Amino acid sequence: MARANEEAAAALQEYSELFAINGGDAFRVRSYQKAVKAIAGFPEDIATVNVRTVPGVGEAIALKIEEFLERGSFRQLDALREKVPAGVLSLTKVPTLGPKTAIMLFQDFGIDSPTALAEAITAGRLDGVKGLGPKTLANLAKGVEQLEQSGRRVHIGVAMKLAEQVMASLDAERIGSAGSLRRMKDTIGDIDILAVADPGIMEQFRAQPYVAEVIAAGDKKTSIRTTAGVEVDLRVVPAGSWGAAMQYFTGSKEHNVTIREMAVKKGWKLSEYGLFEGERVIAAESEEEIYAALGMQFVPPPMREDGGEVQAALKGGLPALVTLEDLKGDLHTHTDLTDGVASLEDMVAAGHALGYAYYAVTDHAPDLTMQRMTLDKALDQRAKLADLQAKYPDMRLLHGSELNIAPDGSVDWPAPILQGFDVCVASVHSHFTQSRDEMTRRFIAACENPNVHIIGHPTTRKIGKRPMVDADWEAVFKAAARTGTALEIDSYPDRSDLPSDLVRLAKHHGVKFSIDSDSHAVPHLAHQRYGIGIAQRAWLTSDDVINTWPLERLLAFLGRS
Ligand code: DGT
Ligand code: CA
Ligand code: CA
Ligand code: ZN
Repeated sequence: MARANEEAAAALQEYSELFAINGGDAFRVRSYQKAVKAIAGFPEDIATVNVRTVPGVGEAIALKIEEFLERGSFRQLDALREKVPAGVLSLTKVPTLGPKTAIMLFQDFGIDSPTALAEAITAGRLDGVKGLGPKTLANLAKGVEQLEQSGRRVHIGVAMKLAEQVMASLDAERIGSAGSLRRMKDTIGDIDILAVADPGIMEQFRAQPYVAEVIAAGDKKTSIRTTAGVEVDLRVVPAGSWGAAMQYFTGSKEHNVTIREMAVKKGWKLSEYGLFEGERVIAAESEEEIYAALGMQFVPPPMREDGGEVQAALKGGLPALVTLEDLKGDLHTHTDLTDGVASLEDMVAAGHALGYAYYAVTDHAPDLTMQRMTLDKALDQRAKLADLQAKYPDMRLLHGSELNIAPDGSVDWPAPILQGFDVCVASVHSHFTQSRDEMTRRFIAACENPNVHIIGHPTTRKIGKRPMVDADWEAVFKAAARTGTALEIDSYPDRSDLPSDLVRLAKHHGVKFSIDSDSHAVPHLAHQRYGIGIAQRAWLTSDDVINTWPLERLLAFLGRS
């Protein structure tokens, strides 16, 4: 994504939040937020086009963006920043804390940050305050804790973009990322970059505009904090030790401990510089050589979690992991008919450009009332899709829907209507706090609906914002396997849902998966690489993933032909 898009979207986002806190008109707040999404998701650099061509950007917003592009802010944003202290805005980031309470806490108690709020609660300073009962205070304290935890790690979408930006900004003979990012974990504590380069690279690194703070500066390692608050470690390694350094710094620590013990048993030593017998180098330049010397298969980074991969690799029994190239289609995408920002035509064209053999459009269904969907609109879209099909003889267009799973497990439409769709994804979008029993029954009922093919973003978590719902996942997985309902691996990086540990458990019960982008804009289609990361961490092969299957096999799974 272009930097200007990202920065302008962030400024408009801040403005919409300040505007909302000030009691601004809810309709305008929504239109700002729609524009934020459209700008962030716009495929071209907005600094190089007329911003009025971005969908959802009218004249008033366009003027603000143009002023922002010129001087890094706009008049209305400056005015609101002056009126609403930054502390109040930071308070509203605490889950369950609304703007009215934030302003009251600031004005009456001088509380200007989540940390100050936690202290006030612990000290009992808010006991007996009107509107803040013991249960509310306990929730707020929990919210602050959640916020602090989420502040320490970022989701992989943020980390991957940052790592790519860092690598592109440096001159090196060889450069790559290691650590949890290379292992494709869904959250990243810090970014680890390795380089073979001249010593001057450290100075070049420290001088980059994304550096907010230099934490440690040395010849071998420099650590910085970026303006986005993420820590990046850059290590310069000898060219001849590239593989050993990659192996060491990719981790995980637990995987490395197991590998190192194997080396020790052979009377060897494994370090970030190489695999040695005394002074003699056995292997160092490539990871492949190191694993081979240890008598095992190469272990793909996403599997390096000490979850049985070492034993399997020693026996030559690692599975052939599913790869991005294996994906033949996307089965969960949106358009501007509901909450997407791109047109049907543009989304389909972008799917085709990825070389897909099939592509499903799955806009929301009527029960998500704010989307204002109707059966007429859905049928109209189906007709348009049928027309578009003529343009794409080598890509099968599937008309689907993302249904809403009601608290009792039922979905939007009766069976005869559902049968008119090629593919139905069904997801939970509300009533997240049902009891474990109710939630489990809800998912099982959705699986048992013969017209539901895929359960979308099953845990409904949003990393750093919303925890997973509580359900007896084993029971849900058994129901999914029994009914032939696929579970989604939603690749949208702030969801990453199902998470890899649950995917692995579900596979154990015989579940099949659909790796979907849940795209709401053209650039989101590229998020599939994160879903592939989750699948690889869960040891999935292409046989486990329905959207790697040839069209005929997929259609049979969907009960179509
Ligand atoms: P993160 O940053 O919390 O998301 O997770 P990682 O895995 O990136 O951890 P990090 O950044 O502390 O270290 C990167 C890798 O370097 C780690 O996965 C394994 C390796 N490493 C770091 N410290 C040690 C250590 O003390 N012993 C061993 N065996 N490996 C280490
Ligand atoms: Ca790391
Ligand atoms: Ca690190
Ligand atoms: Zn959804």
